[in-house]
Amino acid sequence: MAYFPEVPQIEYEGPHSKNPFAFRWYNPNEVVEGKTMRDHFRFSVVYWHTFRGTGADPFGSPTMLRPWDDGSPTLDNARKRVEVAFEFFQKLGVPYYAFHDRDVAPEGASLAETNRFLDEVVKVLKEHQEKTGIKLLWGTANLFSNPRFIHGAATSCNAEVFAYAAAQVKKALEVTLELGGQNYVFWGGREGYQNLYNTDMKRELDHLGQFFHMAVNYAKSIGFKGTFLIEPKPKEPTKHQYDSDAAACINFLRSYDLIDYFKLNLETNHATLAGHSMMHEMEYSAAQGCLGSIDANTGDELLGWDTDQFPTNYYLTAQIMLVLLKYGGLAPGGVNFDAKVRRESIEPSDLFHAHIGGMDTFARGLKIAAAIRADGRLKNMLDERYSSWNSGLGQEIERGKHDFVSLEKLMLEKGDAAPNKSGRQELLENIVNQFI
Ligand code: XUL
Ligand code: CO
Repeated sequence: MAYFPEVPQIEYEGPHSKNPFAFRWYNPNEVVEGKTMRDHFRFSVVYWHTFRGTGADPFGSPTMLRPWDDGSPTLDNARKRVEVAFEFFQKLGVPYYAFHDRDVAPEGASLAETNRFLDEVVKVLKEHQEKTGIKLLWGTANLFSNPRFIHGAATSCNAEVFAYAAAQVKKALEVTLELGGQNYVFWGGREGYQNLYNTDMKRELDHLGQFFHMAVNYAKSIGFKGTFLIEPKPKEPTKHQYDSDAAACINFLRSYDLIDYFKLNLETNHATLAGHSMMHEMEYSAAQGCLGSIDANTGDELLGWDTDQFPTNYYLTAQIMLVLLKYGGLAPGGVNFDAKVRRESIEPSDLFHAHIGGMDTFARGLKIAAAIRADGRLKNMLDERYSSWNSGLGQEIERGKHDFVSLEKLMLEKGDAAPNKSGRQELLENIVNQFI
């Protein structure tokens, strides 16, 4: 059955194509820096925005026309959505998808019934994966939508909510394993606080640390070998979220002895909400050995919330790809479009335009980044900037041969440090612009 009859298989047609249902830059088999584009990106479509998004916002009702979805919380409707989703993945030519437990199956009257519903849909997902070769990039548990999580999940003041969340993650891990998921994500939208007067922060953080250890132990016991990822975000829906940015997450992981088991899933719009650029979050995580995967989207410069838009900006994707090429890529992570079409983009075909645009923007970003690297000027200027550390005093300091006493002696003898050179920011920006 064709749920998108107006949409053909999306193929690469090159930069001059005017076909709205074609890639202009994403050419899966094209090799860049020794790797195909397919392998560089490992593109993934999200189940939640793409197949559960309705266009509802705090001021208005659903807007989106989805002829296949009767809106009912039934298993039949959920099973049908799987068919729609796999037709979409196939036509788009993406190798991966990602979901929360509650995106794919309805909730029942009890946890046992909810788990049964999930098992039913997982069977269908598995059949479709096997038939199409499309794989699960990551699974996760939705620990934020149901009202039981108002005060948090692993950081709830209610111990039974902690227990419920544990049961839910246990099941989500089993399902992710069953579907061969390559990663498992924790995003703590309700793990934080609205007000410090009613919050025992130390206790909540301790509980979160315990919760993650339970997840690590359970994964080990069932043989789940995928990477655990924490997705930083500073706020929304909670005023302050504990996993506020990469640095906060990495500090938490080290403090609670979890650093060997987790990496980070970085999202562009979360980085900007934290007051950072995506490039900053990626560079910081990669430098700490914690770069796991990315949620590819963007915010709106004029809006201060998580608008989850599809990326269209070549500066952004070129910067992302510069970091990825430098650090050797993302696998087993991927580029996951945690992005949604605008409320006004109401037709199913808009889902294709959005993803085609995102994939092309990344492909172009990759080509720009590779060209900048092949040119070499940026790297040469960076190397030159730090050249005082390559020999003599700098090398001795890096090798641990100095202390404050020896350095004071040296500077007392010299009287002053060697003169500085220009940072050349504008020249570097001009060089980057030459490739955009
Ligand atoms: C919310 C967000 C989540 C996570 C998965 O801002 O990004 O959808 O990616 O829970
Ligand atoms: Co996300």
